[in-house]
Amino acid sequence: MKKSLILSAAAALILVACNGEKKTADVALSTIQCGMCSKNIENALSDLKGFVSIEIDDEKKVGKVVYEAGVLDMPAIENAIAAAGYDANDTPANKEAYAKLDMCCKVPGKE
Ligand SMILES: [Cu+2]
Repeated sequence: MKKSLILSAAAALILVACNGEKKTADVALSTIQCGMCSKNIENALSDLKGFVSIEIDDEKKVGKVVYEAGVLDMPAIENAIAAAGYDANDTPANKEAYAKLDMCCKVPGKE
């Protein structure tokens, strides 16, 4: 139930590119703090097959991710970001990864 809600929300945000293969979606990154967080997330995603690019707005705490549909999907993207220690949409950050982040990358008041 929860998963299908997330999927439909992601589907609503997707803008189909010219050839229909690449998709763009917004991903809420509510716990990012600084430019290093953006770098960490970029690094985590760059390992994924089908990942094209991500443009992260530190202030709005949102990322615009471009990926190859059919190779990669939003749940996999969210999981990779969560594994790096950051919340991604409704997917919570992996606690161990979060604990290893530098102080500047932690949410103030949240250990
Ligand atoms: Cu940071």
